[in-house]
Amino acid sequence: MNVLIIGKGKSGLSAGKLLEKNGYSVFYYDDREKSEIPEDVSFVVKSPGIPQSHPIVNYFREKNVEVIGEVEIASRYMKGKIVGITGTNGKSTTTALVHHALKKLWKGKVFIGGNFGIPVSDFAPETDETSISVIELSSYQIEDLRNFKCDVSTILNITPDHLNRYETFKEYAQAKLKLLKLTKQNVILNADDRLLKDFLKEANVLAFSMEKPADAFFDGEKIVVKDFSLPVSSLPVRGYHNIQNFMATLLILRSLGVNLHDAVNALQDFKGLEHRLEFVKTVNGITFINDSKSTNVDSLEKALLSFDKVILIAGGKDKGIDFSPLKNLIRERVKKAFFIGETGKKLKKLFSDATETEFKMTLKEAVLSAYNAAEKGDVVLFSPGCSSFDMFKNFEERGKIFKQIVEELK
Ligand code: UMA
Repeated sequence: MNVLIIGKGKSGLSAGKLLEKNGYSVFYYDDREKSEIPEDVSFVVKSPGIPQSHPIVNYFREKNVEVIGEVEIASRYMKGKIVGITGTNGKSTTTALVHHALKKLWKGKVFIGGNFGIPVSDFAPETDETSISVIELSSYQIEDLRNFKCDVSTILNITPDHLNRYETFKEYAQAKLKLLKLTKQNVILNADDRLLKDFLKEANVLAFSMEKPADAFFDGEKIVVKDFSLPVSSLPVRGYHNIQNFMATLLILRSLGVNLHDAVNALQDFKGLEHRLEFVKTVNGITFINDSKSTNVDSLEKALLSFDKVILIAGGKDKGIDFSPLKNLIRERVKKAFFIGETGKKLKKLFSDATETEFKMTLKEAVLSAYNAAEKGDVVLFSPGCSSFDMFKNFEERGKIFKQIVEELK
């Protein structure tokens, strides 16, 4: 049977390998190369980065050929339990936290992947009845799910992102909300989220909140989960958003039957992830923070809330998001801002009445200028608020280059 894979990136190649092993004849289509498309195709597997509106996707849909996502096809070869984690921000950290605890506490094999960087097809055939897979799901991946089911899932938050792919915020939110229907046991939701709070009454929902009593909540000092509590000063991760990620993690683990004291012990040596509010170095009293994973307004906002006296470096690919809600925060906390990339000139203009702003052609120029502008005690925060594809291969490359430039500072 012929199968066509659209997108010859990480997930496409991994799905192809899985299907070949299972007896299919695999063909690939990619805009970057000349592709041979067979006449009779049993089904099509679509990589997450391919938009639904892509002509090749439409061509096969019109021919009534089933088009499914990489995670969906992988899940058809999976056994054991599945934890699904989504949200505009915090999903990688929460995925890593849950995985870190389960690695120590789960009796069977433990896998991690999805949007996290490891295609689910890579490990699907290795799963068994006693294993558990912790999967970070992007809205792109959820769109293409059909029969896939999580045992436990969370939607951490839904704020504007990817508006170059979705026509409206509602359409983007719908993709994330689909996870509510694709979960067998508990769905864990953020009770403070403007959109998610409408779904708290659903039967299988557990909620966490920074503001009010919930299944897990922050009382100003401690995280409280029923009769269990934990001072936030003892968390292995810092920052407002990480309290939320930690509460979601505890509710996921509790839903899986893990004792919370064991969970907290297992998480004590968790180190934050690279490129997420990552401390790089202090040079002459100036602290450099790499937050290259910040690819939307919400993550830039969370980064700004974590520091005052900031020299900001931001900007990148234009996803059509409105940055003006950040004006007040920038006025309060940012002493000077340097903007780069496709959005650079637009952001320089937008924030010019909130702080001193400059446009720079390269990241290196921006870092050197930020260093010159900073005084002892300031934080040079690299939190782009935009994706990286205008100037870099991905956010990892962007963060590594930032760190390299900082390392070379005298
Ligand atoms: N391509 C086309 N036409 C298009 C778009 C892409 O032909 O219109 C081709 C490209 O030429 C390339 C291939 O498709 O050869 C890339 O496919 P892809 O964009 O789906 O990327 P993968 O390498 O398969 O990586 C994907 C995820 N990428 C995206 O969703 C954009 C990775 O998430 C994920 O880690 C990986 O699968 C494994 O599951 C990255 C990401 O940026 C981290 N995610 C977005 C985000 O977090 O904001 C959603």
